[in-house]
Amino acid sequence: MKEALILKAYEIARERYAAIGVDTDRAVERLEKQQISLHCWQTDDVSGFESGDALSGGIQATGNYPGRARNIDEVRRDLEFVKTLLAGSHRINLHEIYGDFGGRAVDRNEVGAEHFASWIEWAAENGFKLDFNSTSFSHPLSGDLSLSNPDPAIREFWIEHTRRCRRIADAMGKAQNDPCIMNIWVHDGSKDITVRRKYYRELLAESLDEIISEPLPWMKTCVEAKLFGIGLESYTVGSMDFYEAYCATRQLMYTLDTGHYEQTENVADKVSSLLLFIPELMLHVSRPVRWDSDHVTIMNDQTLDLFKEIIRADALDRSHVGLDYFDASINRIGAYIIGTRATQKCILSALLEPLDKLREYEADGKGFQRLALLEEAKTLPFGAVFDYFNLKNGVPVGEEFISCIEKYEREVTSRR
Ligand code: RNT
Ligand code: ZN
Repeated sequence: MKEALILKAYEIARERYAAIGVDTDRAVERLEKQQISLHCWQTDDVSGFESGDALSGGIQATGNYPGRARNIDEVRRDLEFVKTLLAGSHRINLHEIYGDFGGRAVDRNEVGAEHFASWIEWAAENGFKLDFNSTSFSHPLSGDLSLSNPDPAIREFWIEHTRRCRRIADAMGKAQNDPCIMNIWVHDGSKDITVRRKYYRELLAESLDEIISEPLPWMKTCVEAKLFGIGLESYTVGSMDFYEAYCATRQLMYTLDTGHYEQTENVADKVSSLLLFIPELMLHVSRPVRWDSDHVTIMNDQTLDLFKEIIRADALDRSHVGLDYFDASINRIGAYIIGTRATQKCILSALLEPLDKLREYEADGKGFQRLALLEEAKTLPFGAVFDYFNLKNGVPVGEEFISCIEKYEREVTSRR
């Protein structure tokens, strides 16, 4: 009965969209192909499996909702469950601190592909591709400066770590026959006024140059800019200007985290400028609330606009979509599903934009008509297409996933 209703609603939606030149079947097919890189750190509040330091590096997970994954098996089990509630095939984004260290202390400058062999196996068994991140935070040598540290020994430690991580990413990419995207975000910055802004940036550029000089065919490196971290409010070495210029001159992928800009800034507007000069984008889709708070991604104007700009720039194939938030105050699995599905909604909504007609109006100088169609497009039966997408892929439609997560909570996470 419900299925029949969803199909009926979709038939109507298909006709409505067709009338303005939009092919809903094609949009659904494109969305099915769109992988989203699921950040493993939502399962455990960015703790990882080193038994050491508390979360540092200017980021913070707030909340203490019960059921956090405490070890590698629980993280994997949660991710396997997440998969059952999402249409499409997705990627898992690992941080170095999630290595399979078997209870041994493996320092960051000793890590190797062997510590990720079981992840590679698990990913293949479960139909996931892997992405990767070096980890500069939550370590005795993290301090305020890692790759830009004036102390050559500390700097060298982090260079070695990041080089090793690139090799791990390469091993992952080779095993999965698809390049692994490795993100480099370092927290480096200063709490108070610094009079050596240029010096640290020189050091960061030098360290990065050394790190990326090794050719590794099965991985792609991206670097992530940031506005500021907690406790590092006055200065960030890897600012947006720094990485924009760095990526343009090195032809490197740029990581655009939607939480990493001034709150009144239009992040979506950066897409078309960046993509003119840099090869690809890695997206960290997040939700800042007053600051880079990493709230769960929702279908809001910022996220909708981001994907509209990507589609309008014909750049979905040059953009890698990943999530980056960590909310410890609500059911963590629920947070995953809300954020991933919201991202899919935003992509779908962008794919359903009547672009041909809008561009025709614009070319003809028909400003009223363009604005009118943009407005009307907002209330077209978008939800019917999204429901159909989920039904077609055999995952819960609409709010059905709430009870699935409640059941998993009763049977699994509440017993932790
Ligand atoms: C921090 C960056 C970074 C991290 C993850 C854990 O501000 O957004 O991407 O969130 O690496
Ligand atoms: Zn990020």
